[in-house]
Amino acid sequence: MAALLLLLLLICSTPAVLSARRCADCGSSPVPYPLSTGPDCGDQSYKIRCSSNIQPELFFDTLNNSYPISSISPESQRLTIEPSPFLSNTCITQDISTVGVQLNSSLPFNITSSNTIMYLNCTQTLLSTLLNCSSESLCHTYVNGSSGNGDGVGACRNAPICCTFGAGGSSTAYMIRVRESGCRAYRSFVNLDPSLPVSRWPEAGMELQWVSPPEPVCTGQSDCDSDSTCGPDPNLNGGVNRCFCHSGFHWDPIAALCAQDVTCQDRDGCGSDHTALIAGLTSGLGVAVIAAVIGFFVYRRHKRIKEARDRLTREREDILSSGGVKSAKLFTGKEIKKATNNFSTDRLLGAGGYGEVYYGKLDDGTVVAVKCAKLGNTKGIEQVLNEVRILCQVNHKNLVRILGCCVELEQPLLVYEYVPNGTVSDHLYLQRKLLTWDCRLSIAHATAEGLAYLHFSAVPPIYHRDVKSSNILLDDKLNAKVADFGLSRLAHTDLSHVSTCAQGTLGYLDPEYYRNYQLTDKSDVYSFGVVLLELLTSQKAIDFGRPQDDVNLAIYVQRLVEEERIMDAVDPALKEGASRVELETMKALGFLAVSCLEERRQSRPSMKEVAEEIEYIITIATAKAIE
Ligand SMILES: *[C@@H]1O[C@H](CO)[C@@H](O)[C@H](O)[C@H]1NC(C)=O
Ligand SMILES: *[C@@H]1O[C@H](CO)[C@@H](O)[C@H](O)[C@H]1NC(C)=O
Ligand SMILES: *[C@@H]1O[C@H](CO)[C@@H](O)[C@H](O)[C@H]1NC(C)=O
Ligand SMILES: *[C@@H]1O[C@H](CO)[C@@H](O)[C@H](O)[C@H]1NC(C)=O
Ligand SMILES: *[C@@H]1O[C@H](CO)[C@@H](O)[C@H](O)[C@H]1NC(C)=O
Ligand SMILES: CC(=O)N[C@H]1CO[C@H](CO)[C@@H](O)[C@@H]1O
Repeated sequence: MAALLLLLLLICSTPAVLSARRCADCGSSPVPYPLSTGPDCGDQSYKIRCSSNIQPELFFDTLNNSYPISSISPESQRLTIEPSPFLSNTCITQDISTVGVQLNSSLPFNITSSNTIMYLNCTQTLLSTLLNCSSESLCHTYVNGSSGNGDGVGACRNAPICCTFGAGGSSTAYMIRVRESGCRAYRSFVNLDPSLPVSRWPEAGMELQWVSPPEPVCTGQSDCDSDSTCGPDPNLNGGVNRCFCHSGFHWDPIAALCAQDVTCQDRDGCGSDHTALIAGLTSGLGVAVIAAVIGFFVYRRHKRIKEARDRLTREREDILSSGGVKSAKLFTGKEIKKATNNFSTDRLLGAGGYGEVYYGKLDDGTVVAVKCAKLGNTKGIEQVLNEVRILCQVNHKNLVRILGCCVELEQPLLVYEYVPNGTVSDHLYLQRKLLTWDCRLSIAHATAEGLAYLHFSAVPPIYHRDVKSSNILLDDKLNAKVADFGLSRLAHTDLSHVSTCAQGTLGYLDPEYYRNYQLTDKSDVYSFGVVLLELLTSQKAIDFGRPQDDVNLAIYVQRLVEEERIMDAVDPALKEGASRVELETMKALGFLAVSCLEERRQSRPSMKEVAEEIEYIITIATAKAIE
């Protein structure tokens, strides 16, 4: 009986969806995988709506509303929706009746940090929030600079309070709220360059990103192609089968097929894959010869790759040891264009307030990340080169290496070592991978060491000024590396502080900054404290999904600490099954984080002290584990 029930469950819970099938075009609009306009195509978690008789043809449904889709970029897994129009001659958006954009948070879509959001016609209560509602705020520029002809924004001139929600504050938000007791209208702009006059701003739109889809669901082998096998999904305990790619192939969620493994970034990883393959093959007697042949090719390829890598390492060491200006490789524009396939959109790794980052491959095979460096318009080429020269001498295993720069193109570009595994923020929120407690401790430690190096060992010292979980990259073994330190201005040794134009990100920014507009090494300590809290709680620095008083993670946890409830802040998934010692170390890290968040800068520990403290916490954790 139980077995029958199980069987029934299996049958019922397996949707009748065949392998990765792209949906037919909706009128003239292509519908890339995994987006789905019907039950027989795409991935059913990625539903959108097709109404081919109206323009635009595709719609994205939120909990209470529906927004036209103005563009889709399958390579970056993003789409842009058109925002709700204004009610005629008022500064109120139509979707106020449905409380604005509210994505279903159990679906794999989120609002990206590329959006700059203007909240318009707000009440006084907004003035006490973290949003920038000052008279210099960008939304005032927007309202004042709009022609007001028919776009509705003109009406907002009579609504004096408006606020800007800067991009980058929350990389994975899922609601933009408008309501009678708050703001009555909003506008969003994707990749807005605030230095441009309003007349040259892009069309209003809101960008959403989707999480990479898993392998397609199958009911039997006939649903899968010849490169994959229908088998149970190990991540879901409940009868869902998927087409898993054969070894030597990997699931490519953008092309929606099993792609042959070609690149080989990680020697160890690939090595073990192939031994598994060979072991599998040799288990049958007759195929021993084939195994030998494959083994030979694998060996040869490995040798070639190893040789190329060794050569590169030598070259790089030469460049480094020669010192001086030569330590920074000066790339030509041609080299960079070639490496990034002329900045082709499918090479785009990410885009934020700072500009874009592209995946690139140099002629010698080195994989790099190419980033537009907004080093300030006032800086000449000499100065850029000088800064890059200094940055190229910064060398620590927990910092992303800068290999060189290029100043031939419109914007100076920095060429970074490529770190393959995404950011800590992605892992915590977007991919929702559970990082173990040990892993989180080691990420915290590596980050602290990298920052301590910048503060105490780099000459001149470098203050990062934008420490956040989306600036910490992870390599294939989940080692953390701090990125983007090159974009902060360099501190002068003879100054204990440096004034700067607004930098830093909402939720991570040192509150002292608002008093004297200066960022110091202790501002990095504050931001790092927020990162520690993210690692501890698995919650974002700013999340408008939390109750109003708890939107800011730092303030929320500080309140819990005052109420002597610090352990309530810890991610329940981490606490579950944790040993007593582990719980102690969580508490210790929590207190360390809170000390980094001290309001007075003098009371915060230095980055060196923080790194040492984390090291000590790790020793306790490991010593007790061995016992
Ligand atoms: C701002 O919102 C209020 C409340 O909904 C509304 O009465 C008022 O007309 C709006 N202001 C403008 C300029 O549209
Ligand atoms: C929005 O949708 C949710 C869930 O579907 C529902 O509970 C809520 O009442 C809706 N709100 C409005 C204002 O329509
Ligand atoms: C949100 O999406 C989930 C998963 O598809 C679905 O089960 C749920 O009903 C949706 N919630 C609402 C309120 O529509
Ligand atoms: C608000 O934004 C403006 C323009 O970007 C900036 O000059 C100002 O410093 C910001 N104010 C605060 C409190 O962040
Ligand atoms: C509004 O724009 C005008 C020019 O279009 C400018 O002179 C004025 O200073 C602006 N006002 C504000 C508050 O930005
Ligand atoms: C798909 C995805 O990453 N969803 C996340 C969006 O952000 C909210 C919090 O703001 C998370 O809870 C979701 O998991």
